[in-house]
This record gives sequence, structure tokens and C-alpha cells, in this order.
Amino acid sequence: MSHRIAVIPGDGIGKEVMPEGLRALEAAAARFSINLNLEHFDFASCDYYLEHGQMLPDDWFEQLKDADAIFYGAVGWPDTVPDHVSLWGSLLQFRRRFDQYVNLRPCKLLPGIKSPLADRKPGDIDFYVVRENTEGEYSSVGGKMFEGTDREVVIQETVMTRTGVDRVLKYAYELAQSRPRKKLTSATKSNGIAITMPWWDERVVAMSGSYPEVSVDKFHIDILTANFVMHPDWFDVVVASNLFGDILSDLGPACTGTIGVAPSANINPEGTFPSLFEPVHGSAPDIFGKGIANPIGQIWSAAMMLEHLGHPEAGQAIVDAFEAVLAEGDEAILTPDVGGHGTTESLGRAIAERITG
Ligand code: GGG
Repeated sequence: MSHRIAVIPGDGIGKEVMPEGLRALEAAAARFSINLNLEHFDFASCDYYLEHGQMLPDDWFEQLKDADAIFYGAVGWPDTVPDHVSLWGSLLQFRRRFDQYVNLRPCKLLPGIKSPLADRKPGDIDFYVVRENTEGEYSSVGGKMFEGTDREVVIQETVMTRTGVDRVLKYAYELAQSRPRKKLTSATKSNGIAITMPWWDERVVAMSGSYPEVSVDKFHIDILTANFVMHPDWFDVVVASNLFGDILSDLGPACTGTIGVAPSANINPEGTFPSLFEPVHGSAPDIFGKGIANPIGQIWSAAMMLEHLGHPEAGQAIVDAFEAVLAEGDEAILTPDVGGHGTTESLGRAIAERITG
């Protein structure tokens, strides 16, 4: 059996880290005799937009819907295309049309990486952010009135549906139940956002009876961000709305030393549509072209993709490989964000060699 993977590098450092993601993916596929059929696409990038006036071709759904997974880099090049145009024209279309309603983002302090938080060591920070990924604050409901006048009115609604919230909560509860600590934290702001968030809290409580082994707590998003920094060891699985989850899943990896290592899986749990795997980081125009972007976020995303495709041993081999390379701490190989003076390629090659064995 062959897995059809749609490969989309996107923008900026997405184009630099993708080759290293593929190098690791192919090394793992070779070692575990996994047949991959990689198909490369240039759309969902700002270069494509400049040529075609849109981020995606009209038939993108047809082109991608039969893929077993999508392997994506990063989106955004604000010098040429406004960020809301590039994001809404690509990644958010994928998440919505392919109903990838879970955005799973591990947050783990890796060996050899120094956390900016005092005295933290591997094992102290090891949790998941489960981000609702198709509705919430990322809604396209709203509009403008009296544009450009003194009476200008701008409205964007938060949309929460029972189906949308319950299904992501169910995923988070089940993930928490499968882990040794069995702990779920819900991100809320029900004191200030007094309609949607108290209702979110109610849905969390309503589902708790089905998971008696899972201990549940909740924090308002403001103190939750503070606790990510002060007590990251408190967390096991954190479930959050689209916007809160987006923020928390940048902050979490920042607490582990660098957002460059953070992976994500945009999952359609039913398997009706392909799931999408991408690093948490964006296109990073400030370092694009220097060859110093950390490829581990992309490589770890490849590991999550292999696990999703039914090859957990291959995914684990990738994780073991980058953890071993990080633990060795060879500064000539490591990228600057993790204390080295190597390149995207030197780190990617070292990891691929380790996977091969
Ligand atoms: N690789 C992820 C990426 O390019 N992210 C850009 C971004 O702004 N994402 C916002 C989001 O994940 O909602």
C-alpha cells in the first residue's frame, strides 16, 4: 500500500524547512519499508498569489481531497500579500473544507534545549494543546458599515456551535484519559466574554461525567498564560478555542526554548478528509534566506503524520533521532535558536542520518 502525501512548502522558511522534513520522512519510510507517493504543489503560497491573484486554484479541493495527508510548511509574506488574505486564502480553507477540527500541538522540553524558565529540565514540560480549529473567534461572520467615515462600524462574531465545541472537547477528554496523569485544563474567559465562554465552560462540565477518571480544571486565559510561564509542569492536556489555542500553542513552545521545534497536526479524526501536518511557526521573513531556520518543527510534524497514517514506530524513530541529535549538542550542527552555529540543512541531515541508523 502506498500513502499519497500532498507536499506544500508555502512561504518563507516553509521552503527551507520542507526539504529537511522530507529528508527525515523519506529516511523513516526507507527504514520501515513504507511506500510514499509524494506529490508537490506550489499553491497556498504568496508567490502563487502574485502570479494568479488567489492563493489556491479553483479546483484545489479536487486536487487534494484524495490525499492521505497534507504536509505543509508555512504561509505568509506580508510585504506582498496582507496576512489575512494569505491565511484565509489557504490554511484556513484547508482546515474548514477538510473539517480538520482538532489542532493538536505537543509542547515538550527536549533534551539539550535550555528553557528560558529557570531550572526546567526535560520531563518538567510535556503537555498538549488541543485547539478548536474550524470556528470560534476565527469566523467569517461580520462586516463593516459606514466604511471610511466617522461613523465606521466593524463587527466580527465569535461562532461556537454545540457540534463544533463538543467534538473537540471529546477529543481532548479522550486524549487526557489515554495519558498517565489524566488531567484536562480548559482555557476560558467567562468573566469577560460573558455569552460564549460561560457556555464553553458548561459544555466542558457536561462532558465530564463521561470521563470520570479525568480530573478537570479551568483557568481564565490571562492567568493561564501566566501559569504556562510560572508552572508549566501543571499541564497535561489543555483544550482551548481557536484563538486562545493559537496563542497558547506559541507560548508553550516558547517556554521550551524555541518555537522552531513545535509541530502540529490539523486532524479530521473521522478520516473523511486528509489531515494536515505543519510546524507551528510561520514563514519568519526575518530569517528567511539565511538557512538557519530550525527544521525540527517540520520534522516532528512528519513524525506525527506517520503516526496518523498508522506507522507509530516510524514516527517514534524520527522523534528518537532528533532527541538524540539535540542531546549530543554539537554546536556545529545545531541551528542558532538552540545554541548552535549550524544550518537548517546541517541539522536536518544529522537527524536523517540518525533515523537511517
Ligand atoms: N506553519 C503554520 C503557519 O504558517 N502559520 C501561520 C499562521 O499565522 N497561522 C495562524 C494559525 O495557525 O491559525
